[in-house]
Amino acid sequence: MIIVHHLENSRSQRILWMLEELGLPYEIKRYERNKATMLAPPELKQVYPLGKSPVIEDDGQVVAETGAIVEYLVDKADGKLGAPANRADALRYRFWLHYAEGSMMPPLLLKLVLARIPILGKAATKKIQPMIDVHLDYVESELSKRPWFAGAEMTAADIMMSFPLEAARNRGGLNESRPATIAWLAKVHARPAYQAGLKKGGPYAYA
Ligand SMILES: N[C@@H](CCC(=O)N[C@@H](CS)C(=O)NCC(=O)O)C(=O)O
Repeated sequence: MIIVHHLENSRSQRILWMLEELGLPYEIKRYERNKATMLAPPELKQVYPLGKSPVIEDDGQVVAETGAIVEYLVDKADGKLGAPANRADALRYRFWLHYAEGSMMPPLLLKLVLARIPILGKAATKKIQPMIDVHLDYVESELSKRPWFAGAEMTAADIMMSFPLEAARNRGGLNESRPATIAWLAKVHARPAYQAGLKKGGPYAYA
């Protein structure tokens, strides 16, 4: 049985969604953030030295880092939600799988961290917003061309992209001025598997 070490209000919501899509049985071990620092509790370091979520355990194997977990689960499910057969779609699949954490999350996180700095923070976030807008414009243009990030079918690339886009909706300036992205988010949130993961994961401020 897969154990998901799940931090409330975090990236690990994606893993619950994915497990629901794949129909794989799992158990959740839930962690609350420290109210003052927003960091994960120290117990999580006993599972994974960085103490970050998500982390899963499966047959004694610990797997951390969302992208690595997502690829592990695609393998476990014999390729379900994995790379499409078509080469162009497969390249896009791989691109978005890495882009989510590698390119899009850093400026969003920077904005969040800077916004918490008294006085100077507000001015600093103004400098970051144009960096986020470049990403949002790119995502909008791509989602205007096809229904899902890789192509005609939903894949794990969509699962990876859900968190940066939810975070952007929450604090990164994503709104109805980018209708293809907003429509994609609505489509994701309407999926029964997404809703099932949400119910099991507890508090989540981004959906
Ligand atoms: N790139 C990593 C990032 C992991 C990460 O920073 N997780 C956050 C949750 S959104 C976390 O655990 N934060 C609490 C902490 O750093 O104490 C991944 O995708 O797994």
